[in-house]
Amino acid sequence: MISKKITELLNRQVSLESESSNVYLAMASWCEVKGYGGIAAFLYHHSDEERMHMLKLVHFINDRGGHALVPAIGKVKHEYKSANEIFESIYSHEKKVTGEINNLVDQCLKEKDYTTHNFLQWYVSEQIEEESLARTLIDKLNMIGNDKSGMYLFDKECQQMSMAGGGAKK
Ligand code: OFO
Repeated sequence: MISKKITELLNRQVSLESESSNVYLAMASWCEVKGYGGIAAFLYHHSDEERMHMLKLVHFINDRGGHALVPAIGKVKHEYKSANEIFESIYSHEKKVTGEINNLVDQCLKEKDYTTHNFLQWYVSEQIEEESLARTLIDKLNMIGNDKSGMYLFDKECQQMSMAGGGAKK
């Protein structure tokens, strides 16, 4: 059985993962209409992964005697200036998610809730991958700058990553 405090924090995480899924979906849509088909495919896939992260939490909370709460859909940003802006936002969003996961892990240690602590280790490693992937893509985009053929290749690379499973662990 999980405590009230841990249930609350896990539900906050459910909400954050759901927000990630919506934000990435809106980014994918922007990329699709702007002609970045590969980046769009990557982000659609990423959005699905975030929903899976959310569902994993929902099942865990309910299995442990809590009640997972389905979050309301908040506002999302629909317009972006560039692919760079998208990946910079992803990076800062993922850093925020990592901070929340760390808070949860701290709380588990305080309460000696080793079961939830163990469950959260998957998210701890996932966040390392997500942050590192976002940083790698930002570095590439910075190298490409205004080079159109570089951007074309970047888009193709994102397409390949989405076909290979999204670039990060599922
Ligand atoms: Fe769920 O990893 Fe990103 O937000």
